[in-house]
Amino acid sequence: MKLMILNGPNLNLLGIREPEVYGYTTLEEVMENLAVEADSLDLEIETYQSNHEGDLIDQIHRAKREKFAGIIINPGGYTHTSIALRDAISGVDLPTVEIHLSNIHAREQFRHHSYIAPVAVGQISGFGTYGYSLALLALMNNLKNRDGK
Ligand code: CA2
Repeated sequence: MKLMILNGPNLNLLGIREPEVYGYTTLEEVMENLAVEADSLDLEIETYQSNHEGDLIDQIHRAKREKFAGIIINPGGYTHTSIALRDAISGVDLPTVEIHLSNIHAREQFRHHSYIAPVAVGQISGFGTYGYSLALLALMNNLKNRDGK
């Protein structure tokens, strides 16, 4: 089973800038570790980071076309602004888990609202890079539960 892992704008700076907020591990390292975990769960992942809204939307469409089973997305700042990203997720109708490194509900008011949350299976927020592992397990469990339904 193939899953797409998407990371939005500025997440390429992970481990390089603001480590006190986002931690010391680079996105590349986080994605490498996730691929190992996925492998041990018999899952295949493809990871993609972009600073451009349209690129992320194209990847969501590709996930549908190429029969990925689900999506894990950290939409970064687009979480709070992008109706287009939300429309793409609801349009492809693939189970999607939203993940944030920081607890967006404990931060500035403008981060409390997510355009993505209503079209996601659920949201994981505040557990740092461990959130990606949680998202993987949560998505796998969700996919298992829909099998045969
Ligand atoms: O907590 C998260 O994962 C966020 O999606 C991160 C976004 C922020 O806009 C969301 O509200 C919450 C920002 C990503 C920026 O990532 C950086 C990483 C290192 C250094 C600077 C920015």
